[in-house]
Amino acid sequence: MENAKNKKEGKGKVNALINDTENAEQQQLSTNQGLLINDNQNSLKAGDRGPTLLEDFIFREKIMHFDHERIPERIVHARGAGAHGYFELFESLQQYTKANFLTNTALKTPVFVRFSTVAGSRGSSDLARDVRGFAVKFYTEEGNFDLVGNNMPVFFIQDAIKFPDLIHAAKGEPDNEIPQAATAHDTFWDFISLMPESMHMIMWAMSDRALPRSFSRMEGFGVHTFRLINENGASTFVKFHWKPKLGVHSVMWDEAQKISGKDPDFHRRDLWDSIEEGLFPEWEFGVQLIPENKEFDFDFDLLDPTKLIPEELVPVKIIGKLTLNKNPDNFFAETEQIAFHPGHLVPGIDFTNDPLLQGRLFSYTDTQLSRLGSPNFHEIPINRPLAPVHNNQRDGHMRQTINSGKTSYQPNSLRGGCPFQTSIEQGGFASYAERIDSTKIRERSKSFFDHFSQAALFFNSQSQAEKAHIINALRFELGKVLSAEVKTRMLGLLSCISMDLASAVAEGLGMVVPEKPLYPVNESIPADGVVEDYQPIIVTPDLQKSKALSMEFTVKDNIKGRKIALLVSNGVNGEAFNSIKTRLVNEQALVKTVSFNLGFVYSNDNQSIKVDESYLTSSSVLFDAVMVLEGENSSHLSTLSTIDFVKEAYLHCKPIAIPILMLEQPELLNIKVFSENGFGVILIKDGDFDGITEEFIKAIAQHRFWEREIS
Ligand code: HDE
Repeated sequence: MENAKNKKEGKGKVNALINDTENAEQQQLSTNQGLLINDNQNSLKAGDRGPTLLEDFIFREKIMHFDHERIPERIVHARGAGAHGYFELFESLQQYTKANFLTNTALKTPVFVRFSTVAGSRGSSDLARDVRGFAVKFYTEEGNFDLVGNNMPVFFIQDAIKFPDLIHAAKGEPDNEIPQAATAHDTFWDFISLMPESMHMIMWAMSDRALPRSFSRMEGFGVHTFRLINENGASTFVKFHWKPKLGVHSVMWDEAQKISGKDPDFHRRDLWDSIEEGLFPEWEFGVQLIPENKEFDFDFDLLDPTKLIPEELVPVKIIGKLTLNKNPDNFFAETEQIAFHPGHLVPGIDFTNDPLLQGRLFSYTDTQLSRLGSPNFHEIPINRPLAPVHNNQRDGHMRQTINSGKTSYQPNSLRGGCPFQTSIEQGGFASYAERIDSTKIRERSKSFFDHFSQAALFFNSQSQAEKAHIINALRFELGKVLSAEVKTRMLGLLSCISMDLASAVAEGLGMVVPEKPLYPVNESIPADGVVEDYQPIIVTPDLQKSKALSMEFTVKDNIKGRKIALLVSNGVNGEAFNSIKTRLVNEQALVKTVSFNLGFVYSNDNQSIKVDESYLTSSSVLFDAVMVLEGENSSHLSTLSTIDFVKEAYLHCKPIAIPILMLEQPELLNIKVFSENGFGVILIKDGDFDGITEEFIKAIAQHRFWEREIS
């Protein structure tokens, strides 16, 4: 009965973890052997001023454990945050796959999701300009299925053999380990400038997608083309998509850098707080399905991970929803120890020959061995499947399972052959029987050589503001590069995407675009010459723009989870305050009052209003919108802290609602009021709040008013 209930609510994994969860409430302190401890403050000494005795096993146990509390961080994606949730299927994919969780709409499959940045260390800022990992572990009835994706649909390189080079180039430089969690340095751009295939991903990485407003406002992609396999063994190519219900929204680069100082845990906190507040992040799950016989119908190769399938060519079919509804109990035990692997499959899903995916299939188990220290990492509670595990694998460091019985081999007769194999019909996994008949060769398919057409498609699909952000990102990143040759090579590559883009970046760098792009010598080309065959090829695709690639058209119809600062001081209009706050909270915004000091301010009708944050404990960059409520005397409006708060929000193109009086402040004179209440600048006249809140809510839903930047 309990089991059926868990299944219905998608809580199977969370409940399974209860047995492994310790709770010290009302409990006595003990050693790891269960011995009750009477003094945890003083070590055992020879006299009260004497040396500590080696005999003190309680002290030794405690210090020894502490000495070994750290494990190696992930070589990539070290910085992350995770949560539990569930996956619901609305539409069965039975025609295409036999995977239970993609065919049975009655199921709620428990999941754990870990979001991450890629380059930075565990302690680095959430707001680095970087790709975000979006890794989902589905605890299905047929075993764990991991969809280990990113928030960008393509990747930098086409072959896994280059991954260590990419990451070495991106991380801090090896002599001084500078910079942390940043690609704005010579080695990264040196590598990239020699890697034309990275240009499409570079467009994504330099776009606002690399600066998400929150995990809940970014997309997720499986990146590679996978296969779905149905009951008859027939295969359909598939690309996996996560689409956030809150839309895709990002912060500005200036803001990102400031948030990194003010609250480097900004994304982690947002995820945690939203779940604690009951504002559960949600994503729609979609698939692009490509019949086997359409494999060669595109002007790019489906196996090439630097290409996406434009939604105009193959629409994303929405079939389900992911909801995150429970924070972990313990960061280390769950978020840190979770081990993802694109090779954790269930029957009905299989790989393609994408050479990047193929390489990943080796890397993930291998890395868990050094990170988690034992081939038994699957026994760590967060990694255990809900499906039963029976095999003849035994022993190894930290083995938890007590495998009973005499046999640990197969075939055996002493145990009647158990555990026995399962036929394909009954759910045993069988790899897709793809026919391979070829020569063993270290070469790349010529169908992978168009490196610029989708980079151009992405750039051309951006709004004016988005294009400006890409140009500025490249000006910033390349501006930090010391080598002139690297910058020149980059300008050459950019000119293959768009001459406007290359010239604008060159202008910012005080350089000129080279007349001819210096196609880099890649590893396949002899150093003394250029082999024509390995030159990038120029393809003019039919599609010039794709709406789905711009964030301009994203969801902008709600203010759920938006952080709103209400700047208050003594004498604030109590009635207006109450009605504004209630209205915002009803729309599920997270409202904070901010003032000079913590404690309380007193309204004109003698209410005491709790101050959540002071100007010292908080900052404008941590909010999505700011409203200033006038106090008894207007000194609040002319105080530098208030003015700075408003000005910064204005410069970051956020909605502001301020008393019109504030515009008289010299520091705010350059605030442009485009038209009355236009572009997110809302003016409160003579304390008249009529209609102001509705205007404010509409503006917050818009996220940002980039028009302010470019007008
Ligand atoms: Fe990963 N990647 N990766 N990666 N990756 C890891 O595995 C690797 C790639 C991704 O939250 C590592 O457990 C290779 C693409 C995510 O725990 C490691 C290649 C995509 C995460 C590894 C790639 C990803 C990882 C490090 C090139 C998007 C974090 C720790 C062939 C589709 C998972 C670990 C988490 C983590 C190897 C490229 C996504 C070393 C060799 C493409 C989201 O195994």
